[in-house]
Amino acid sequence: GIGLQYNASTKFIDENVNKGLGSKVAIYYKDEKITYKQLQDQVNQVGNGLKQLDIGLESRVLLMCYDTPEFIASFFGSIKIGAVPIPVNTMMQPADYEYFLNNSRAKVLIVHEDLWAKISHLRKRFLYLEHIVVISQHDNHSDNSINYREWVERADRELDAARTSYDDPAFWLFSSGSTGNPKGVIHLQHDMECALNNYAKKVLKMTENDITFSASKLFFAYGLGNGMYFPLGAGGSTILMPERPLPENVFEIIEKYKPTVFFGVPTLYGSMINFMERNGKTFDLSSLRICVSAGEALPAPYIRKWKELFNLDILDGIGSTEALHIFLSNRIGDIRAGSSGQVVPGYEAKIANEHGIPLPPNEIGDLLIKGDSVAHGYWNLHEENKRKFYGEWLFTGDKYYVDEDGYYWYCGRSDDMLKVGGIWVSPIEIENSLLQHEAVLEVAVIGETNDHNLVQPKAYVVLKQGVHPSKELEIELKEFVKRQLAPYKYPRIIEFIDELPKTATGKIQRFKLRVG
Ligand code: 3SK
Repeated sequence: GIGLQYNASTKFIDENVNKGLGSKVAIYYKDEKITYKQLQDQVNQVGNGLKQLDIGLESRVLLMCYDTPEFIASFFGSIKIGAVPIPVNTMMQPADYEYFLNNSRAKVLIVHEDLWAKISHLRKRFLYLEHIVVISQHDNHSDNSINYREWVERADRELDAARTSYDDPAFWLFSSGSTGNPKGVIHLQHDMECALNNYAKKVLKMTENDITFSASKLFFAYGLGNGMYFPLGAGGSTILMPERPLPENVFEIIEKYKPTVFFGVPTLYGSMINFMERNGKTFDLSSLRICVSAGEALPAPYIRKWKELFNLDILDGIGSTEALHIFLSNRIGDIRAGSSGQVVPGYEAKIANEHGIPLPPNEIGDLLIKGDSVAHGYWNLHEENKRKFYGEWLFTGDKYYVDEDGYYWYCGRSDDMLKVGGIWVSPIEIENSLLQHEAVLEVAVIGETNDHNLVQPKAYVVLKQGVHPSKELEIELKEFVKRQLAPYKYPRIIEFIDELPKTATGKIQRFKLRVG
């Protein structure tokens, strides 16, 4: 049979309307307040709009969208008809989008106007793309694209969910690796409900009374839960901010909309603390009952300082795109600063040696996780799947130890990947970018930990003969990378050296640079 009939869009959207929450605000966006009924209408209209384009079960729909109501309507509208939305990072380069579109074979792209302007010249290279729906204030028919607003307005507001099952694919997220291309992580219809019931409800104690604000964007697995399916799944409300999460924007949003739960990453908490101290200003965060951090280990001094400034706790946790959301977390009223906390209910954790044998407390090993929100697997990557998904266990790639009290302490990555501002960055990608500069002969990138224990990409650069190190060249190289890659990937520190440590066969030994 096809298994238990289940559609995540019904669960997260329709059930709220059926429960009588139709007139409640689901989304605060700029000056708009979008109720659950209005959101349901928009979701149904996107679903019907897609059906009219002949899109149905299992077709992929790429979302290149800022945090706006259109993101949420497109996400759940796709899922409702059994199509598979794939939100992607809005800060990437044209070649990255070409890869996302061709790798996923998406037939539809729903995209904000300015993002489409960056890639429309590559249209002929998008091999499987049939329809482009542009979110724009203007009419934009010159390139055969469809105007989102007109498309939605024309479509019917009634839509029955497709007969999907609990285990049907629901959506993908791209996860970046240390080598090779980003991997399409396939999540199933039941995965969001699992993360909601375990982390959001049992750890964050989220209810209908909560209003969330996530500074981390919806296209990240972290932001997708924080700013979309947690508040909607709890029958609460979300605040969307499409702009970059700078401290001043974030403080302004919290004061204006008065959320109860705030989600950030360590670098943002650090810059918010800095901003306050530099400007000698105070902000009213009294609407918040709890703050959350993930992405990388939260420095203990930030937890203390935040408490001192706002009398608020920050709950640190760790999750992954493959696990969908947080599986280790500190608890409200039970925080061990500097640790990732304890296992989230509904998940199991194991710390193992290289043979998969569990290790006793206080011994560092590989962290493996079991839980129902763990992805089905990677798209089209047979070998990677074997290495990452061990039966019921997910190999996280993180080194951890657990203390006698069951708190987990992060010790670093199992491979060379860097986590910068909560986002995975591949050192190889930065190296490849720098190598294209005419002055660069060789380069190796590692993560350097600053005074606050936060990781910054550092490039060791060997210059070509006749080129001399200078401050100007250092700035030029940083700008060069920023122009080629998503700007958050640029090396914050550049050190010029005469040669790189290498093995006899010529492989760069990054670990030697890491120990300094
Ligand atoms: O990086 C994390 O800790 C994280 C948390 C929640 C969801 C996804 C990720 C990658």
